[in-house]
Amino acid sequence: MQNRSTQNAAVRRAFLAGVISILVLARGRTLATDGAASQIPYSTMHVIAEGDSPAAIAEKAAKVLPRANQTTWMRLERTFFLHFGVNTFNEVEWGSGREDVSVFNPTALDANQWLDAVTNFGGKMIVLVCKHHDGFCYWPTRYTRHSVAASPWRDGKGDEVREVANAAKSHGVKLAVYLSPADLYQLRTNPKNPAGYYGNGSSNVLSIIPTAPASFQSNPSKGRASTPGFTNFTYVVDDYNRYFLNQLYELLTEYGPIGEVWFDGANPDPSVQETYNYEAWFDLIRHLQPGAIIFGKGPDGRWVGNESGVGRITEWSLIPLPTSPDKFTWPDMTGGDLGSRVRLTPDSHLWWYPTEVNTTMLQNNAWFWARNKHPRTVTQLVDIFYTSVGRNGNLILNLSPDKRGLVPDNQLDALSKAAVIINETFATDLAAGAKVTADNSNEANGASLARDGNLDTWWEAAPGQTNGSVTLTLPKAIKFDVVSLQEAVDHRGQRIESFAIESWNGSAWNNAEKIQSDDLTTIGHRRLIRLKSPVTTDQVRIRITGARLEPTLAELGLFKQSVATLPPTISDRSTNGTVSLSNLAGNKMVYTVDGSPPTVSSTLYTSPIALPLDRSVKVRTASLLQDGQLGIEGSRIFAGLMPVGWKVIKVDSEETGGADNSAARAIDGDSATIWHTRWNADQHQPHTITVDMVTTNRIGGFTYLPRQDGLLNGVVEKYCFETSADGVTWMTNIAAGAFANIQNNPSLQEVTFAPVNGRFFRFTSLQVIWNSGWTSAAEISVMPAGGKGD
Ligand code: FUL
Repeated sequence: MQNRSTQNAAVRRAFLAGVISILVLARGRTLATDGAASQIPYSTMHVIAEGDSPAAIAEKAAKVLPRANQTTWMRLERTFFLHFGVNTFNEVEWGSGREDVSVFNPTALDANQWLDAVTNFGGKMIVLVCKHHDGFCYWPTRYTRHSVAASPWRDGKGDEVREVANAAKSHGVKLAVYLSPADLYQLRTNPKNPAGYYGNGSSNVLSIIPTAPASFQSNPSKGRASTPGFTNFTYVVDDYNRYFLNQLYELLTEYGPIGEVWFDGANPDPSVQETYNYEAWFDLIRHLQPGAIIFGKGPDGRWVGNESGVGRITEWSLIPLPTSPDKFTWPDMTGGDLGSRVRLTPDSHLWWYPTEVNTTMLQNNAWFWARNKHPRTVTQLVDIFYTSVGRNGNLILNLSPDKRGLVPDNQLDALSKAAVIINETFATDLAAGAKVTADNSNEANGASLARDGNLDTWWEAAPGQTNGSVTLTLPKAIKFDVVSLQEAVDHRGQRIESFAIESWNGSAWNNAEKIQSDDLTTIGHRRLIRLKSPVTTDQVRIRITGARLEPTLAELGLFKQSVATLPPTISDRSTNGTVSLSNLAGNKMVYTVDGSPPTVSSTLYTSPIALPLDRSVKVRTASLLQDGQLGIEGSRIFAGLMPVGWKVIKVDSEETGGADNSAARAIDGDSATIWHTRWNADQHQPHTITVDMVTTNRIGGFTYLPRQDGLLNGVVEKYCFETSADGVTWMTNIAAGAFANIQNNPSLQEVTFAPVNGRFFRFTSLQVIWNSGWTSAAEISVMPAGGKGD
């Protein structure tokens, strides 16, 4: 195949033809929800026209299907990232492009050990960082000397990409590549590489890809031999884009099938400008690896909007684009609502754009290993599984090998404990043997198809119905606390907008109580709902209460979370300042209150723990398992003074409709609940909350605990803090303070000031993350003087 489309417009046409071919997959008459005859076909894109009725808009949205590469990809669910390189040796997150290549010298690099970790967790793909922002290349590219070839590792003969490709193949895992567009080594201002291509102002010239390295700049129309099985390509590009295309060509033709190409939007040094020719890059990828997902800044996979592993509760894969995909520039989509009906407006191009939830094994979203970085707890990892795979997204979890080139034991330990919990939970589908019935069905899509283990067959409501119930009648009563639901997205798109989970108690249907804030709205490829406590019943009903068109269920299952290793539950603080620990399995428990991780020899829990009243405390605890091992850690922060009897006497905005995010939640002593200003109004700063502590305290500071649910909406960056003895005369303790790095590290903030006597305090947010206008807080409290800092 030879591509002679040298003009951008021609490239765009090829891209259009190749990518956005509007596949009409099924024709024939269908019924719109209002009962009117409709001719809207299934397609990979629809455009909303001015004057389309609400029913026609909903039907168009319901009839956009994933493209073939996305179907394969969405079914992977658990995927991995791997960040390893010069940054590991320098113990930094971002390099400079000026590093000495001799630092890269792992003594024991073993890609099979990496892939063992991936498969142990059920990982189906590994996205390898082949070049990070610093520009160092982990394969012996022909186009720069700044690569493994110049390092001492394996005497300059190493090829990390090859070793990972081989290990991935033998582990049955797909290989994917991360190639950073930002490249500090190539930056034209890098004194280490004065001939750098990035932003060098070179003109766009006809270039054969792959280019002959010797005439890379002098005569780029001279190609080199193509990789066997592939042909060459022609684009009109500048030096850096030619460099990048050649590197893509090497990675996409020499290492076997590639499942995904990951483009990062980050750029550590925007002082030098380079225009990325995404059209040429995408065109090359489509031709070399048509099955690959182009992720981030591209048309196939969408960044969820945070690096904490938390997808939206309402997560639409069907996204309205403001323009046609070939003209769209794929900005990050970080808003809360990307695809509900109010977003489906005239001229929207409806496009399947599923989300990927990327996060790290290390705390605080750290990608590269360093001595002072610690792995996430097992509980966090299990939660991340539910908030990514369980919220209609693919999880991409990063491994961080250390300087030896091995994933360290503490990461492996947390990962394998999380894997045990997840695998044990999903090993037995308690719905097995159930009789499946529905209150209405399409003739060809009966209810039993929702329980046949096949995602390509499904239950579908009768023509014209947008509601429906599917009931599982079990041979005997079961106890479950997780529900798994999957729509037939590959055949019928994403349709369900609201549903309920109900259990039969012998005389009536009861709503199963889910864990907090997990609204039952969208489902998509997969939704996992955890219940607040296990339900015992012999009948379970999924009642779909709203859908864009006839709802479908491709699969549904019932599961019970593995309890043996679950973290102990830490109670609220009682009014005398004690907390109790408990666990479902009746195991013994150990704990710490000094911030250190619990070990088998930490204090054994025997009776309620008396916490110090005058400062913030983090209780960390774990069960002692039968085999002498430590179970999963649970932790809870008790911030500042205990808020006994405290009252919010004034607040300018609080959400009490969509959820209980009232201001009182900021002083309820419960770090799991939040105050949030109104979701759909008051999106401005500042916001102020005023609290009466009922008694006068000598105050030496305050605490702000940002929301702990992994989301960052409304998290405060800049604030004002005031106190008052009488609620009339106020003293400004801190006029304009800032919480440094709270976006990357949303943990408890403790701020001290000169001691004062006060009964009232007033906290004002002046600026929040992303300037979204909302304000949120898990807890706001004060620290007594004489404690920290006095
Ligand atoms: C970010 C980068 O800056 C990080 O270093 C990491 O590679 C992550 C996946 O994307 O934007």
